[in-house]
This record gives sequence, structure tokens and C-alpha cells, in this order.
Amino acid sequence: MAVTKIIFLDIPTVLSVPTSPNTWKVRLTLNYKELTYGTKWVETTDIESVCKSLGIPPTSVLTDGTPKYTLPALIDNTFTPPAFLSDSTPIIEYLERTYPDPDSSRALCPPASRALHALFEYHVAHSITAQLLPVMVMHMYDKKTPRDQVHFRERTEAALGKKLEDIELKGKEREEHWKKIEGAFDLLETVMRTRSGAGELFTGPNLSLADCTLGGLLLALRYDSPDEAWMKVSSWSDRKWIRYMAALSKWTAVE
Ligand SMILES: N[C@@H](CCC(=O)N[C@@H](CS)C(=O)NCC(=O)O)C(=O)O
Repeated sequence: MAVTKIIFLDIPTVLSVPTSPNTWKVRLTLNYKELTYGTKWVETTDIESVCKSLGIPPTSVLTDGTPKYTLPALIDNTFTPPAFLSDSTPIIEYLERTYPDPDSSRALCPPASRALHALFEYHVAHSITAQLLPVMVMHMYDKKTPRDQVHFRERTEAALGKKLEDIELKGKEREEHWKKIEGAFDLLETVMRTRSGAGELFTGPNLSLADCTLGGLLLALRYDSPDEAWMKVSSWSDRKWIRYMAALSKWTAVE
């Protein structure tokens, strides 16, 4: 039996699938590259202690100077010394460098595209991801494991000074907020329509780093909130996002 040398750290939920957009971004890459890997499931509550014990680096530093640890993370034991990685984009760049596809048209993030990809990530983070909490907070909470629910409630309520239930927008305000998010998705669809050639993804039929980012976000919305977020998103942009997810489905397996 082949020994699994790549260990991918992801966050469990009460579903049979993860719901973190950032971990999905790397899982899509691993599946697209057909790499053999095993998942180590780590609840959010344990990310810091597990990463420290394994030697995985933090991804940022908090205002008080404490290092912050996040998932996804990845350990690659294929080489000596092994690679210990965190942060989705650097992990994907490592996988791309270390396991390049012989067909260069299948490259996820050629070095010449890095600046455009960085701009894309910035745009999605600000126009979509940063807008989601007031309409997604309880859906996110519901899908977390019982331990992570306690951890998420404590940290989010302390950071925002409100109960989770009061962060959630209701009624007209909620619908207006969704409309704003719809506008951001429509803009992406308009831009994607300017591309010639076949395929629903950003650069055609093959995956790019931009698709890992957007695809990870769409998967998170679909699994965290099938009855609200995904119902809405799937009706937007002339049903573009249904076709987009169908194109992505080849790479969404969770072993
Ligand atoms: N820049 C990081 C961000 C990763 C991130 O924020 N991950 C979240 C899960 S989606 C996390 O690990 N949160 C743990 C925490 O906040 O303690 C990346 O792109 O990987």
C-alpha cells in the first residue's frame, strides 16, 4: 500500500464535508493535481496547539504580538527535510513549484499571473468574504462541531461585543445586504463573460488559483447554507454559479 506522504490539515464540521473556503482552496488544488494525500482533521479549538506541536508556522501576528495559527496547513514528507506549510496561497504556490504539470496550460498560477491573482484575491476578500458574517453567522455556527461552536461563539462575541444572534441581520436589512453580495457576484460573471473559448472557469476548462479561491467560497456557501445562501447564489448571474460548480465538481471529492 502506498504511504501517504502529504498530510493536509482541514477543519471538521458536523457534515461529511468541510466548510472552510480557505481549506477548500487547497483541497481543490490537491485533487486537481491528483496528488495522494491524507487529511488530518483539526477542530478550530485545537489549531494553535496542533500546529505548534507539528512545527507548522503561524500565518500572522495579532496586535498584541501573539502569533496566529490558521488552517489550511500542509506537511509534505516526500523530501528530506519535510516541508511544513501554512497559508493557502503559499501552499498552492509550493504545490505548483514542487509538482508542476507537464502540460503548462494546466498551470494554476504561473509566476507571470501572480500579481493579477493577488488583485483578484483582494477583490473577493473585500467585496464578498468580508460581507458574509451578518448573513452567514448562524449558518456557519450550526455546521461547526460542538467544541468549535463554543470556541466560535466566545471569540466572535468578544471581538464584536454582541451575541451571535444579534450580529445576524434580519428582514429588509438582510435582503438588502444579500443584494449587495449579489452585485459583487454579478460583476465577476460580467468579467468572466469577456473571455473567449470554451469552459465555465476563469481561464477555460482548467483550474486556476482564482477558481480555487472563488470555488472554495462557493463550496463553503453551498455546504454552510444550502437553503438560503446557495438558493440565492444559484439563481444569480443567469445561473452562472450552477454551471461553474458543475465544472468544479471533478475536484471536490473529500476522501
Ligand atoms: N490567510 C490564511 C487564512 C486562513 C484562515 O483564516 N483560516 C481560518 C479557517 S477558514 C482559520 O483557520 N481560523 C482559525 C482561527 O481563526 O483561529 C489562508 O489563506 O490560509
